[in-house]
Amino acid sequence: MAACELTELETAIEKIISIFFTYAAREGKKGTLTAGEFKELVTLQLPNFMKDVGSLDEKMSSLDVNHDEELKFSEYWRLIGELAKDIKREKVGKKK
Ligand SMILES: [Ca+2]
Repeated sequence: MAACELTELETAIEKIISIFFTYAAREGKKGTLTAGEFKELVTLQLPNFMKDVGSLDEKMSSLDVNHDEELKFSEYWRLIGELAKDIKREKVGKKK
């Protein structure tokens, strides 16, 4: 890509990706989140959006669709999608 400035949405998408890889690189395989990395990411990066989530171990297993105890990017992406849906529901739901 050329040096054109990214839009807000493009920057947001890049951020979601770079945060995944920053945490994924801390231990184990570089391209996946271990349980420890997942907890760190949630605690440091999603403290408000995930404060009511309860057990992070359960959350992790529900996201880990191929049950290898690590989260691939696509599994992390599902979490982002779920959070986005919840936030949207809260915003739209208030109109009811
Ligand atoms: Ca997995």
